[in-house]
Amino acid sequence: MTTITQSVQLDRRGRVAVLTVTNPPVNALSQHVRQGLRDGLAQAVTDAGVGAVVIVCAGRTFIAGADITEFGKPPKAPGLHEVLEQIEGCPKPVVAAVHGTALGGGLEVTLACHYRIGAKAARFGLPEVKLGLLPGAGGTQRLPRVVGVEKALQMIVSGDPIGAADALQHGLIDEIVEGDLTAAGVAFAERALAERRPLRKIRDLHDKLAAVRGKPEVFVEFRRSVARQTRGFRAPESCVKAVEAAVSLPFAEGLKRERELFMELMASPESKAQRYFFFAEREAAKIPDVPADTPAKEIRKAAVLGAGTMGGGIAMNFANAGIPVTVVEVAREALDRGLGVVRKNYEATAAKGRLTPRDVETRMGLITGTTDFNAVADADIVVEAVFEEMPIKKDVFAKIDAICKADAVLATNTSTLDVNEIASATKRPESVVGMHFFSPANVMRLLEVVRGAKSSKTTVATAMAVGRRIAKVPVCVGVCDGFVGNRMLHLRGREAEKLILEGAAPHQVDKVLVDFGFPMGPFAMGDLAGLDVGWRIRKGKGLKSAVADRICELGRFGQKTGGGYYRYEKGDRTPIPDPEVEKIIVDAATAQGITRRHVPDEEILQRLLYPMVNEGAKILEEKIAIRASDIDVIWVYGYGWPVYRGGPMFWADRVGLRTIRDRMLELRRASGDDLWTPAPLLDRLATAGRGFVEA
Ligand code: 3H9
Repeated sequence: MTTITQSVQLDRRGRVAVLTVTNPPVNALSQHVRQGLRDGLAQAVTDAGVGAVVIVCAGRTFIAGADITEFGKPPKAPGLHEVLEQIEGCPKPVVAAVHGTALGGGLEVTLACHYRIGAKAARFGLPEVKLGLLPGAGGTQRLPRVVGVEKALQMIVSGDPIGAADALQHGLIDEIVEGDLTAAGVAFAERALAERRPLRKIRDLHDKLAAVRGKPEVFVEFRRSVARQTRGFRAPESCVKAVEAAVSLPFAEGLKRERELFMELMASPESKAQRYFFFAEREAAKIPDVPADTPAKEIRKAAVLGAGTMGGGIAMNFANAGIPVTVVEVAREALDRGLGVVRKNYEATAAKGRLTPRDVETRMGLITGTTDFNAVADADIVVEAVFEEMPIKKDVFAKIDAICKADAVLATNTSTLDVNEIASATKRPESVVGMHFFSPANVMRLLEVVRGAKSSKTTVATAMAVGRRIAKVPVCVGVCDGFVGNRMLHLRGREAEKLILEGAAPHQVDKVLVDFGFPMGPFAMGDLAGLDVGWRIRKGKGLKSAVADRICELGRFGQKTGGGYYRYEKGDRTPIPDPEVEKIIVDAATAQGITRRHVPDEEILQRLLYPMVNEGAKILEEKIAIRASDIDVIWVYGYGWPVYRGGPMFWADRVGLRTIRDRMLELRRASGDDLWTPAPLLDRLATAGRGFVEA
């Protein structure tokens, strides 16, 4: 065994040289990996006793891509292109043996090899688009030559990996192997030598490109099919252009075009935001005083209290992860209705082909409905999702405290109530935690894990771990009104209401946010969620909202009643501006003595987003969020903040905190509204010329 660099070893198995990459945790293509592959290969080439080369990886995965931490820094030789050219040009067969995930630059390494084999569970993908990039080491030129243009477009633009069976079917790998991967790689190489197989260079394949040459409609149709989900992103269109170049240009020129497009993207604000977000998401898993090795409780059985929309969605999350879950409801009728909705949801997914009928039954089989509270006795975790009223919640917690086993985690899905007060209804506040799911709970990825004053580290660690297990992105936050997400959202909503009184139309306000990149604006959102919910909460708190209250008084609760801030045609969700609502707004403005005016789009954007940023600053100073990037993760996963703008705190840094602070002071002077008083942290950072993210 020869050590080539700190991360690459060269070994001989008979006449096959094995290059093993060991660069934990994910074998990223750091400089020493590139150098190790280059120098190791050179040694294998000069060694007359070597007939073929196998590239494998140690640890949990094949190479998962370029080393993202090197991006934005001066490049260090050798570049990946140089290494790949050397692999492809190697006069002896080179075989990639893949386990785990071959992603990005990792898959590009395999595409430069002459043969590829994979373990059964291996996955293959080019996820660069998720970082706002495109595969920049030949992936856009080689992949379509192997799997065909349509499949390549789909893989490169979605960024989603495919499994080994799919890869085999599309010619991306030559064989699926079982058992020891290195041995299988060596055996494959031996066979290639024995059969004197020609060196198969992907760059020389043309058939699959020729199939679409002169058929521009393939690209037109593809662009049309992804237009909706790629709106606002820069990288997807560049990915398509690069694949077009593969079809229209010779290989070397195609590579050049890919390089240009890659460099453009690398410098783009969208990619910078998406790369920031990649690490932000991973940081969110870390809680400084609850280290990764904090013992978490093993969850074998869960219970959900309440079979409403939220309770049903939460139960689905557990069932989807294979965890048996008991759903408790007070009345049989409500229980049956709730479980009926769950079944309908699963069947709708199956109808789209994303679940088999058998999956539906397996998942339904994991969900047990009951009206007997005692059924929670053996649950390892209980998630309460009953009516949002403190006395009811406290009553429920006192009840489960008496029934649940001593080490169970008791979670509340409250979105507005004080978790500490709820915990005080039990004799074990250390076991109580908030698990705030977002609607629809089976779809939205965000989970705010609300750490109460007395929540134990084990309780918090368990909530975070189970959150990940049920495929959520858990973010730990502290207790305050609305926690992080809704607290910031509330300010945006308040300002939206003021803007329409001052003269902006609901559809203008919504459009500004949609143009910014949100899937919808606050008014369309309200209509979708149901305006009666907020109305009920306002009434409970003795609060008023001139326009929203009037709309609700007319029985306009949103889409479900055919009208809210907009009107809707039967069976159609398209919001249509409604003169009746405009009249309500004008009347309310007149009653309040407001002179209506044209409100420019730029002002709308500032007035909607700056108060959120300001609230984010307060949240940070109060230590409700651990770090600025956690707030960004919450907004991207919970509220549709466009990931290519990083999140509100990252975005604020780009705008410049001084710009935001000064504009807020201007708005305060003009309106006299204290909302525009800059938070002390924002003010300090602005004065110091710093930002939230690097603060
Ligand atoms: C590319 O390849 C460009 C080329 O086309 C062209 C070049 C010229 N680099 O996610 P995890 C860290 S672009 C550096 O929690 P999992 C990660 O930050 C790249 N670090 O594990 C974390 O650190 P920490 C295309 C990386 O098991 C730790 O590894 N490739 C990289 O849940 C564990 O990560 C991608 O976009 C990296 N490439 O998931 C793949 N990847 O522990 C990106 C991870 O300190 N990676 N880290 O927080 C992934 O999708 C997942 O990490 C993977 C494992 C699925 C591999």
